[in-house]
Amino acid sequence: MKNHAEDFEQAIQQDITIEPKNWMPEAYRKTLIRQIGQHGHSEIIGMLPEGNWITRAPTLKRKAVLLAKVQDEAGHGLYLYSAAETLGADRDDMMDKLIAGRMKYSSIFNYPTLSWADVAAIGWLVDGAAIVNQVALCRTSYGPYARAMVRICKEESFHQRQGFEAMMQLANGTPEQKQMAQDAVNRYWWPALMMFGPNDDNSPNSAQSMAWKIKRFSNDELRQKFVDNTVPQVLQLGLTVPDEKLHFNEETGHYEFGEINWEEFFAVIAGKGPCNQERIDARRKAWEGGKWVRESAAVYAQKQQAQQQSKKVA
Ligand code: FAQ
Repeated sequence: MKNHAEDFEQAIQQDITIEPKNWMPEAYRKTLIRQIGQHGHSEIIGMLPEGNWITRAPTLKRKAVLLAKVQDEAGHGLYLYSAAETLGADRDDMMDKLIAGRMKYSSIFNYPTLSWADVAAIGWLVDGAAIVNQVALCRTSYGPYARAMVRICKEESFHQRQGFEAMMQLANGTPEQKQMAQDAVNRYWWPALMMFGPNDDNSPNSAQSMAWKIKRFSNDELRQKFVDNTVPQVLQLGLTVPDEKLHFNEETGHYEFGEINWEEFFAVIAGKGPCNQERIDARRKAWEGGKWVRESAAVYAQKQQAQQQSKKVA
């Protein structure tokens, strides 16, 4: 066991990825299943706020783009569930835990999409925040997670750009459209900052996850990167950031921003956000409604396997 632990530590120090068949500490495995599972659930639940607007997209082009984006998110969820399965996690078990409220998903998807501009804001701000976090995860220490992230980031970059473009059209439109865009920024700015998790001094998992190189940057470092990237984009659109304390610090070269409402964040992740119940109900309905499909597929797969085995014996 000692040699295994030493080999694992050495691989981490030398930036050699840990692969499914390598020995790993049980706590490393558990942390990864928690994070990858939560990440997968976020992609799947994340389909709901935007999916809500597929039938109401303003043009055929916007509808086609949105359909493709939502479908991409489903694919991301499936890569991530597969990555968690390489660690011994069971997909049905993860889904049961999500529905029972014993596994989390990103706080951001518990907010409603009240107007079309909210859909644009999700593409621009939420995918934008997701990319900042996920680019860092492309170098995470667990191989299957890192490789899934490379592929996911390519698609998220497209999502972010289409969101910005949709927002730009609104910001350059009629005064009513511009106001709609501003309202969406007002609603989504702070929840997007919360996506990076609690401040570093209040993040119980960070120290160990950084030591194992699961996380390469801290929650606050990534949040700062997102703010620095995004404020110039808001200004370019002729919109404002809903933060009176926001200002550029010439000395550090960073934007300084106001205090996040952590009470709101912790309430949302405890299940008390505006849409938590609705999201879980929708997921439960889909999971229960799809039971017969999963059972039929399992019976079919068993029959195929039995046929192949009997052919081999013959
Ligand atoms: N929401 O000690 P830390 C997307 C929990 S993908 C809910 O700092 P950690 C694509 C955390 O789990 C978005 N819970 O935790 C898309 C922990 O609770 P636990 C998802 C949160 O893990 C776009 C507790 O608080 N991305 O958007 C959140 O070291 C558009 C203490 O926190 C990922 O999941 C939160 N925001 O750092 C889809 C990225 N923050 O588990 C559709 C991968 C924290 O101990 C449309 N995950 N918590 O009970 C990560 O990088 C990390 O897990 C963090 C949290 C940074 C989220």
